[in-house]
Amino acid sequence: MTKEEIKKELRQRLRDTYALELEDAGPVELFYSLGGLVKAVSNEKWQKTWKNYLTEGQKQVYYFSIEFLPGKLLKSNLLNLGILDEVRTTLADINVDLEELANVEKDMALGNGGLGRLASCFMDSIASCGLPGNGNGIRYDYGLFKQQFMDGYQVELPDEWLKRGNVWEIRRESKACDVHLFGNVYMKRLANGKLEPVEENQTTVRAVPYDTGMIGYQNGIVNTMRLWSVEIPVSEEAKYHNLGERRTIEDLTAVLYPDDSQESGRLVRLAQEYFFVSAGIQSIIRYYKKLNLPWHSLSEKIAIHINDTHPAMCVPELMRVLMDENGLNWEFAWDITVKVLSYTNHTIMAEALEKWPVYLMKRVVPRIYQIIEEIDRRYVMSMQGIHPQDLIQRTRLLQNDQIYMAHLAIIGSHSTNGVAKIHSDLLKTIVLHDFYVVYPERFNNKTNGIAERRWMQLANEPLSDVMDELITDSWRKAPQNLKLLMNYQNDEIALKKLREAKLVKKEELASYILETTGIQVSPNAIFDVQIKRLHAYKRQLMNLLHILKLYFDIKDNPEIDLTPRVFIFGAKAAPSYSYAKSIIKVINEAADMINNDASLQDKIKVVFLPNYNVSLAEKIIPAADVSEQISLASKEASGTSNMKLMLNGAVTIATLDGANIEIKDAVGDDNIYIFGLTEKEVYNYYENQDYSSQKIYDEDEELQRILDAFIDGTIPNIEFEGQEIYDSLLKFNDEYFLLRDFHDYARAQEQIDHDYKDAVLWQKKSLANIANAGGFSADETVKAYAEDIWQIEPIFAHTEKEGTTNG
Ligand code: Z16
Repeated sequence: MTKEEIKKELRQRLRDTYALELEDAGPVELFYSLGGLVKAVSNEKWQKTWKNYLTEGQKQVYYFSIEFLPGKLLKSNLLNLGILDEVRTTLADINVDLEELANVEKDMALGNGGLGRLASCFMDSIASCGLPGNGNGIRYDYGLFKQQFMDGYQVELPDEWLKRGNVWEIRRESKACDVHLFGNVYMKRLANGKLEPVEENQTTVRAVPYDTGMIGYQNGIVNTMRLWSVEIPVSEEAKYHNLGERRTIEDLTAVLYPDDSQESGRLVRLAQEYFFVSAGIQSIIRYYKKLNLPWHSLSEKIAIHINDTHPAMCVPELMRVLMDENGLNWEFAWDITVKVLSYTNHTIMAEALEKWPVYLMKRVVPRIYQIIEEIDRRYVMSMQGIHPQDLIQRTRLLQNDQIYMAHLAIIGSHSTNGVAKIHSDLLKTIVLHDFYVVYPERFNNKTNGIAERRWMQLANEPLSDVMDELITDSWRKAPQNLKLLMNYQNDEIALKKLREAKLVKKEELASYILETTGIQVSPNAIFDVQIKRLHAYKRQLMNLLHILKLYFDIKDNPEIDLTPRVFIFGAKAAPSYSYAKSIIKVINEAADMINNDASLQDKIKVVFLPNYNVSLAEKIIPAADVSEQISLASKEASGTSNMKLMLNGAVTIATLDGANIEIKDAVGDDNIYIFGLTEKEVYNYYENQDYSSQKIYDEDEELQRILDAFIDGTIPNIEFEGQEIYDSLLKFNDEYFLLRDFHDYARAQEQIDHDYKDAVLWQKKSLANIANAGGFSADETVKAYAEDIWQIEPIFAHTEKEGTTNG
């Protein structure tokens, strides 16, 4: 597209939709017009892509996820279409700033954290690798809540992301389907002696899909993310004269449950899970029938992935559709189901592993419950004489009136994977060991990855430009090529360029911090970043304990030689997670105390940025010097912000947990700061039951002073929260071993303080992190899923642009 064509198109759209001339349009009209233009460009490729899949009979994967977290799409779409630079300069010609337009777009925040963002990185990578893959999820009217602080407390506001409409989606009413909930079911004996389920008194809702194009990186591919929204079917309108009942139905896709790594256990959540699973499975089977192939070929054309247990009802729902709606017998349907499905586990935290009470499942989806019972019965039967009775009992689906959703997903699929090496090993050796005994061949690892296009090319243009200059732009298509940067480890000019690029992003973040919080920070200070959901196991509190240590150190010795540091936090707490909210409150109060104490001479500052989301991550990550990955060993399945920060040249301070271990292996011991208990040591404490935080406290004056600050008025305004936290660390024996890891953490932090003073030394470490981040590209991750689990192949449609381009 030429500049003139872009301008002409924009003019036309502004006239058609808004009756405005280009000169008179504001950012909102310009954004929607540009969005429409981008959509028109990608629609042509979208149509070609799906027609191509259909005619070529390509095997496709459907990634079922109750969360997707794409963030903003305008610049990502422009980049992937290869027209970012052209559009930017064209707009500049007419005095319009692309950034201002891009900011009009609301974040699409239909996810909580790591799991949802991973799904969106995968969507980007699947399309960019030319793989035939689709997303399947829920179009929530309200995404993850907007976070504000009032008096240091988290306040949640609704996320009205659809208020001005969504340019990217296409409502496809013709592809809608019915989903049945509630009612009752009984088995009727037919004349031929066979049993047939009869369902009665069901509530029927309409699932309407909204499709969004997932644009591949300059390869002509556009895949589909299909999100379902609930509606009352026209045929049922008459039944809903009662407004309350109507509202109950409409509530189904109204809001995203705001819990990350914690289950909610509510009826509406269960209905949400079934709703998008049933709609997705039905639309896949409808598509398959168009191919006119025998049922036994289903697994040659279709793979369905279960992202965490939320979509685990794929197992009984696929069975139901194959048997009840298409007449297959149990054995045949089961064989197909296991071949088609695969499952990813994202956590070993007990409170996050879904278990649904039988009475709820019976009530919400009675036929599905019947099938679950039968799966359980057949599983137990088939294992008799093969495995010991106690193992069979521990692995069955139904236990003490609950349905274990992870068991359902494992038994009903051919592959179960963890998301980092240590996590997959823990699944095999401890958490799911029984299943590993039963199905050793089903277990595998797929370490998470990130879409380097968003997290480097879009988020960090200054660094991207330096990379182009040093190693050419081949890394943009092949993130592995970032490795070439290693040749510049001893090149002082290159190191200086990298340092300057970092400074640009730190200055931008400093301005943002000043605007949003009024806190003045120096871009020359160390920017130390911990950004992730607020959770006890992630140990944001330990970070605060260390900050308080520094606070007392400076108070005791105002002349102390500390490298100035800004501690930056971003974190939302689940609204029902009161302990996490208390931690937010105490960080905010400690921040206030520290930031307003002139005697500290700006040696340390603490900034808690509100409303951490994808867009804010894009501002913080490029500006980070230090990446805090300090979860208790064994608890963080993988982590993905660790990879994004590494890619942007932050140096990691970490426990040997999740993907931190693989990051350490990639960068080498000199380029990461490791501390703390190992996973084995943690498990030893569990076995021996000999951890005493009180004992550590009693023998440690420094920790006494820090912990007492929570209850003796040192930190103001935290009477209640301070006591709660103090008790969690002493009375309740410090569940996540903060006191045990504290000194080793402080030691690692002191080393950082020391090393940062040597600018060249530090920049070398930073360089090694950037250079070795290519191994964590989600492109590599999805290729491994494609080969090992989904058995799908890339299609090489047409590469529009030969060679590489940095557009
Ligand atoms: C989630 O975000 C994660 C796990 C889970 O069971 C539920 C949710 Cl909503 C996270 C893990 O905590 C994190 O370690 C991992 O990197 C991420 O999922 C993606 O795998």
